[in-house]
Amino acid sequence: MIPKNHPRYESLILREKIKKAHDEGYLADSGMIAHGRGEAFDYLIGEETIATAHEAIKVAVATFILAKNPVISVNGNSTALAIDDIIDLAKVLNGKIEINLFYRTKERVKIIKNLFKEKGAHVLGSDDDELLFIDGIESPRATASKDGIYSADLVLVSLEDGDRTEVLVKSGKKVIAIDLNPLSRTAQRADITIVDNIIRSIPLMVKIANEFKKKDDKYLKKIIANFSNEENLKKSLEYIKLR
Ligand code: PTJ
Repeated sequence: MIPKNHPRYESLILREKIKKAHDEGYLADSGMIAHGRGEAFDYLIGEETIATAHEAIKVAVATFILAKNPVISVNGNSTALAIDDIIDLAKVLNGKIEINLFYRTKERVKIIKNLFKEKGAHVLGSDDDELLFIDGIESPRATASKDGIYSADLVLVSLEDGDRTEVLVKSGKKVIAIDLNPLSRTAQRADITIVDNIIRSIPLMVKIANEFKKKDDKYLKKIIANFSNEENLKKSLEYIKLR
């Protein structure tokens, strides 16, 4: 039992969620380490959505609205921390949700699929779908459902390791990454990187999506026009350095 007045209450609650997901069998062992890495970077940005992330979120939402077949990729960690927000985001933005795991097992896929199903959300990427493989990815992350990631023009990824983002970008898809580490390969290779915790950025995306949905394409394109991911990442790093 974590006392509510504990100075690190929020952070400890997140750890509990991660631990519970591990006990329930859908969070990879390494998912705990990935979470710890995220905590460290979150500490460096002050555990709040910084201005550069806010800007990237606006650009991400505008790009999402203009996409034809946008897909939100989920794994063990993102499901454990943000399942409800992910479902809300998919609803408001008319996007699909697809399971994509680095440590893919039938059991983990089944549990994650059922968690979404219990909440009324359909997820792609399970073994019931027609699964194809994206060339150039050497891990089970290569799996992509035909109607989802395989044919998507935009993929939102979070808690990613390594090389998938690079391959997705090369294949012509737009990639939005939510990653607390501005130096990670995923963060560096994505088209739009949101350097923020998914527990803050996804609800904020939902809020902004509700606003932007009422705007016309011209307004959305103007938001996207002047954005440079490289510049934005640089500014995030400068912010960390200053702190
Ligand atoms: O796909 P699965 O479920 O089989 O699990 C794959 C994991 C998560 C184990 C795998 O992707 C992994 O090892 O990830 P990494 O290489 O540790 O990278 C995770 C990235 O996400 C790091 O850059 C972290 O800083 C970042 N991160 C961690 N927690 C959060 C986060 N970014 C945003 N919000 C978080 N809560």
